[in-house]
Amino acid sequence: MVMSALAESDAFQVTYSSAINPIAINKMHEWILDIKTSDGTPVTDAEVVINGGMPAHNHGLPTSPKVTQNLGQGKYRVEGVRFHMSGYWEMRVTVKANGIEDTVVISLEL
Ligand SMILES: [Cu+2]
Repeated sequence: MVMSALAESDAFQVTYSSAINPIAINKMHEWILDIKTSDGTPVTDAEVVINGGMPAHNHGLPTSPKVTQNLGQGKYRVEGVRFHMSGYWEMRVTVKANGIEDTVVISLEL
Protein backbone atom coordinates (compact mmCIF):
# COMPACT_ATOMS: atom_id res chain seq x y z
CA MET A 1 0.00 0.00 0.00
CA VAL A 2 1.46 3.33 -1.02
CA MET A 3 0.39 6.89 -0.52
CA SER A 4 0.09 8.53 -3.89
CA ALA A 5 -1.05 11.86 -5.30
CA LEU A 6 -0.80 13.98 -8.43
CA ALA A 7 0.53 17.54 -8.65
CA GLU A 8 0.79 19.68 -11.76
CA SER A 9 2.58 22.70 -13.16
CA ASP A 10 2.07 24.27 -16.59
CA ALA A 11 4.50 21.86 -18.24
CA PHE A 12 4.55 18.69 -16.13
CA GLN A 13 2.42 16.32 -14.08
CA VAL A 14 4.13 14.55 -11.20
CA THR A 15 2.59 11.68 -9.29
CA TYR A 16 4.49 10.74 -6.16
CA SER A 17 4.18 7.43 -4.36
CA SER A 18 5.61 7.11 -0.87
CA ALA A 19 7.01 3.76 0.17
CA ILE A 20 5.38 4.21 3.59
CA ASN A 21 1.75 5.04 4.22
CA PRO A 22 0.92 7.04 6.16
CA ILE A 23 4.16 9.03 5.97
CA ALA A 24 5.67 8.76 9.44
CA ILE A 25 7.53 11.61 11.08
CA ASN A 26 11.30 11.16 11.26
CA LYS A 27 11.37 7.99 9.21
CA MET A 28 13.74 7.96 6.22
CA HIS A 29 12.01 6.50 3.18
CA GLU A 30 11.84 6.67 -0.57
CA TRP A 31 9.40 7.93 -3.13
CA ILE A 32 8.75 7.01 -6.72
CA LEU A 33 7.99 9.95 -9.00
CA ASP A 34 5.99 9.39 -12.17
CA ILE A 35 6.67 12.36 -14.44
CA LYS A 36 4.60 13.18 -17.48
CA THR A 37 4.21 16.19 -19.72
CA SER A 38 0.95 18.09 -19.35
CA ASP A 39 -0.51 16.04 -22.22
CA GLY A 40 0.30 12.76 -20.45
CA THR A 41 3.48 11.67 -22.24
CA PRO A 42 6.03 10.02 -19.90
CA VAL A 43 9.20 12.11 -19.46
CA THR A 44 11.97 9.54 -19.69
CA ASP A 45 15.06 11.77 -19.57
CA ALA A 46 14.32 14.34 -16.89
CA GLU A 47 16.84 16.11 -14.71
CA VAL A 48 15.12 16.35 -11.34
CA VAL A 49 16.00 18.59 -8.41
CA ILE A 50 14.03 18.37 -5.18
CA ASN A 51 13.65 21.10 -2.61
CA GLY A 52 11.04 21.72 0.00
CA GLY A 53 10.18 22.75 3.49
CA MET A 54 7.53 24.19 5.74
CA PRO A 55 6.50 27.67 4.51
CA ALA A 56 4.84 28.52 7.83
CA HIS A 57 8.03 27.73 9.76
CA ASN A 58 10.45 29.18 7.26
CA HIS A 59 12.66 26.11 7.15
CA GLY A 60 13.65 23.64 4.50
CA LEU A 61 13.89 19.88 4.44
CA PRO A 62 16.06 18.16 7.05
CA THR A 63 17.56 15.96 4.31
CA SER A 64 18.51 16.38 0.66
CA PRO A 65 16.31 13.95 -1.28
CA LYS A 66 17.77 12.95 -4.62
CA VAL A 67 16.80 10.94 -7.65
CA THR A 68 19.05 7.88 -7.49
CA GLN A 69 17.62 5.80 -10.32
CA ASN A 70 15.80 6.33 -13.59
CA LEU A 71 13.37 3.41 -13.64
CA GLY A 72 12.22 4.07 -17.20
CA GLN A 73 8.85 5.01 -18.62
CA GLY A 74 8.92 8.30 -16.74
CA LYS A 75 9.45 6.79 -13.29
CA TYR A 76 12.25 7.89 -10.96
CA ARG A 77 13.37 6.61 -7.56
CA VAL A 78 13.95 9.28 -4.91
CA GLU A 79 15.93 8.36 -1.82
CA GLY A 80 16.50 10.32 1.37
CA VAL A 81 13.01 11.62 2.10
CA ARG A 82 12.36 12.44 5.75
CA PHE A 83 10.05 14.91 7.48
CA HIS A 84 10.92 15.86 11.04
CA MET A 85 7.67 17.40 12.26
CA SER A 86 3.97 17.28 11.55
CA GLY A 87 2.21 20.13 9.77
CA TYR A 88 2.07 21.55 6.24
CA TRP A 89 4.97 20.72 3.96
CA GLU A 90 5.72 21.52 0.34
CA MET A 91 7.96 19.42 -1.87
CA ARG A 92 9.13 21.36 -4.93
CA VAL A 93 10.11 19.08 -7.79
CA THR A 94 11.96 20.93 -10.52
CA VAL A 95 11.95 19.02 -13.77
CA LYS A 96 14.18 19.86 -16.71
CA ALA A 97 13.45 17.99 -19.93
CA ASN A 98 13.22 18.70 -23.64
CA GLY A 99 14.54 22.23 -23.10
CA ILE A 100 11.79 23.06 -20.61
CA GLU A 101 12.23 23.65 -16.90
CA ASP A 102 9.27 23.85 -14.55
CA THR A 103 8.57 23.23 -10.89
CA VAL A 104 5.74 21.10 -9.57
CA VAL A 105 4.72 21.83 -5.97
CA ILE A 106 3.48 18.86 -3.95
CA SER A 107 1.47 19.82 -0.85
CA LEU A 108 1.52 17.51 2.15
CA GLU A 109 -0.32 17.73 5.45
CA LEU A 110 1.52 15.47 7.87
CU1 LIG B 1 8.48 23.05 10.78
